[in-house]
Amino acid sequence: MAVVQNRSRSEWQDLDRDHYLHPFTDHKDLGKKKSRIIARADGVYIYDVDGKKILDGMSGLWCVNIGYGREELVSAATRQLRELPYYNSFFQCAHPPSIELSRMLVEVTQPQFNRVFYTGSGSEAIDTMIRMVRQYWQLLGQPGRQTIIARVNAYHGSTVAGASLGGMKAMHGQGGAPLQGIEHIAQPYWFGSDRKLPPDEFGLQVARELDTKIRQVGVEKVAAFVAEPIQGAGGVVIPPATYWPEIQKICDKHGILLITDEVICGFGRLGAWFGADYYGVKPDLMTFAKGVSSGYLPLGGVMVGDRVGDVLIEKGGEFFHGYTYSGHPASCAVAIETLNILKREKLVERVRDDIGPYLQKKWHSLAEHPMVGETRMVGLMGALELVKSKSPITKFSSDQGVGVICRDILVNNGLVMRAVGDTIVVAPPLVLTHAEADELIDKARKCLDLTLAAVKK
Ligand code: PXG
Repeated sequence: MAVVQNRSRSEWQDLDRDHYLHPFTDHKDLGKKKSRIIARADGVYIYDVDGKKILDGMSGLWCVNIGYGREELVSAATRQLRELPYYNSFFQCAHPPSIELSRMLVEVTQPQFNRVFYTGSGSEAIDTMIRMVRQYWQLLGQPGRQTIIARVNAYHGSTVAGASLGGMKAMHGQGGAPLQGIEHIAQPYWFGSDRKLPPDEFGLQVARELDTKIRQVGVEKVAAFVAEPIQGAGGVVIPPATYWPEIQKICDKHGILLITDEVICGFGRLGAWFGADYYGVKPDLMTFAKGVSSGYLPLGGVMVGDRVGDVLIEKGGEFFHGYTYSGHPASCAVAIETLNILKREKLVERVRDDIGPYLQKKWHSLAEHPMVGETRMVGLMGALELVKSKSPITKFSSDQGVGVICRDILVNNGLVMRAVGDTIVVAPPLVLTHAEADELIDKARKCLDLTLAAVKK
């Protein structure tokens, strides 16, 4: 029997409009348009309350990596809820699922990672990381090293610290962000540049902004550089190959901490366990969430490399930080089973060797469409750029809202992809089959035609 009673679509929509404040939503606008009520899901498909079937090209919100309807995860959560639904890990307590998951996370991460701090979400992981980084330098007797450098248009969550560290201008205008001691440098967004430099040179140039910023702020004041291996919410910005090696070099040269925010890239999305592995960089800390539990229950955390972990433990005393749900037993049980499935079904390898290359090839074929200025994809994380004309590349004016028009056409035709301005992004579950990939591309192509027709009108 369902936990929630049956109601009609319009009943749900009215109740929703009257009582439910949604994240990142203009409610006056939503009140007019009404919400799409998603009632159930299976595999890579979601179903709305009327039974309409939609291919989920976004894995929920970049998180349902092993697909919907996995009985193994349901069973892991149920068994754990029966055994021990909750206990904390404050006051010298722990429980088996959080300890076991820690062991497993250490096993799938680079050798410098031997410890993990749990949170309930990616935003909390970012807050934890910021406090940890500043505490690390404090303990080393360099309390002046407070500044954390991030990137324009980065997304690092929505708490005050997350919104501050992120580089989204609109978020900085609300709610007290940005905090002090945060600086932003440019993103390695070649298509968004004037495209006069070849991508590799552009990658180097943008990476070297980190060096310039460190010198401007003063090396003795800089604590860390933080970035998503590939920017997700900012529009799947894939850096040129030269970018990350140069960033690593600059961090090493100045001795500042390097942190990768793996909330989206982690757990196989790029065909490697983590984005840092894909780009061959060696972070000191990694923040994670989403894919660790495939979105079935909330969980996030920070992988703590020995450089920081040893100092926190040897010199630290008590770190006055933690959450009621740090290492929640049911979330950890679901994460353990998620990792088991990723390994057993070799999903990371599958993204690297099979479905990744398969979807990429088809995705790039969309570049032939008259409205597509660029396609890009690594693993199962991609984007295409909608343009007014292709030679020379001319963009639509932002008030035309072409990205949103396209997104709405997509979902009405049974495919979810996200619009970031006029960039359409895709990140389907890692279990996507070849036939489902074909369906995704066929629908995308058809919807590009419909968008072109709509825009011409
Ligand atoms: N870091 C990164 C890289 C993220 O993508 C967070 C931190 C924050 O995680 P939580 O669990 O607090 O949401 C994220 C979240 C979008 C979208 O529209 C992306 C995210 C969240 C909501 C919407 O693309 N990423």
